[in-house]
Amino acid sequence: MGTDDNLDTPQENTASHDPKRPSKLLEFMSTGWADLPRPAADVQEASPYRADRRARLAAQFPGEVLVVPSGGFKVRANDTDFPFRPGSDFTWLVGSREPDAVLVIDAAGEAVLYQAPAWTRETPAFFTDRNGEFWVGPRPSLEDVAVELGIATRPLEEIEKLRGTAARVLTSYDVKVEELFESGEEANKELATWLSEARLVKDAWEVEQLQQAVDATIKGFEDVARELPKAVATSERWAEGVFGLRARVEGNDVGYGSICAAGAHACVLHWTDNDGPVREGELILLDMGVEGRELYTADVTRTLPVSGTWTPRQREVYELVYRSQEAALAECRPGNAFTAPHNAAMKVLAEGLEALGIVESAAEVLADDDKRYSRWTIHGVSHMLGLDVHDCAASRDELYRDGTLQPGYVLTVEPGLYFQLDDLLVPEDLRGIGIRIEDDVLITEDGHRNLSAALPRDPDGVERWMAALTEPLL
Ligand SMILES: [Mn+2]
Repeated sequence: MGTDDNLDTPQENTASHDPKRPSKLLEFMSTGWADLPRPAADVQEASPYRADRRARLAAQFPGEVLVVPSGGFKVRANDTDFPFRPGSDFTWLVGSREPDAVLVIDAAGEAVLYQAPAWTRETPAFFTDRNGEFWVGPRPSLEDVAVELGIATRPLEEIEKLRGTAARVLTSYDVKVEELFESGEEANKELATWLSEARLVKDAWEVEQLQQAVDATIKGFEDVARELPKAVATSERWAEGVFGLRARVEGNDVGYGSICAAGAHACVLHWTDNDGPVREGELILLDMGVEGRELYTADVTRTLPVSGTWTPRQREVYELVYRSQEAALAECRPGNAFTAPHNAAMKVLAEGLEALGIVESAAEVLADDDKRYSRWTIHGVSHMLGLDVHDCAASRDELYRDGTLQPGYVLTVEPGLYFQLDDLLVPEDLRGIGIRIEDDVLITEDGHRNLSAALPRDPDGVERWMAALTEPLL
């Protein structure tokens, strides 16, 4: 009589509740399979762009070994992981969606992608291992990956041969990879900075991806606006869930945790609990973005009257934020300082605060050594947008915060006003109102293009748009 535990095959990556598997089963499972036809590998649209980026990177650090890992799964709890999403620099350079993959550019400038091969039926891993085909579905062979991504591929385990090699490594993605190479902190940081700054200018294909993400996001806003009565009947979570559905159907996921902030929650800049009530007569601030299939994300905010029409006081504040955004958009052109849209918006907002009787003198609070208006505006008006919602974050100040706008930059324009519930300095009837309007803007040769212009933002347009949302979209 055989028992269940006469295992003679090492079985890694199984869980404590998995049944034991006798050798008879393992042998049996390796036989009786047909060769299923698999779709032929096809060159991905983005592959030539990525090859060009790798060549630019190699040229920047000639004669050096450069290492960019994709990152791996992160534990959510016990043996369940967060969904895997490869690092943005890796995605920009390679495009593989496999965890634990590593791009290595050698001293001669040749790029190799190391990643786990697909398991064939010749080893039991295809059904025993939790990354096997029976658990996670088929994974592409390294030969197919090489064709699709236009890069040489090697099995992940072979990266061991490079142990001890001097290299620049993109850190904080994969500790195992960092330990493999000899690298220095300063040199690594220069690599991260170069990648971040190289991503500032988006090429035509990237702009197309961002437009698709924005278009899907606009559909998601329509979905949510249409279902606001259900959010009133339940909570802000209804809005989050509805947008999440659109994000998963049209893209990869949301690009960041959706902010669905009704009433005074709108004054919490990153309100993502989304568990509060949605009330008729109040406003709901929705800051949401679909991350598209190629992992570029939108980042759009609209503040809507829950019942479909503004009260006069809500409209007054909304008009002010809208005019500040118009002023900021007018500054979005090449050669202008990155801070020009911000400063233009702040001037309008400070003057509006004066008109509302909240500050005594706009000119006084606008002074560089004052800025007391920021009590109600809190944040900057723009950040770069791309594969990351806060894109290009490792760029040097002189090219980003203190730099000038260049054709190909994509950035948000998102002024806001936030009157906290407990703010004794604002009129009582304004307390608890938070309004932000955010659009995604491409800097062009002669100005800008608002990628999210199709989603109304002027106060009348918002009311008309909400009234017209009758037919559900697919
Ligand atoms: Mn934003």
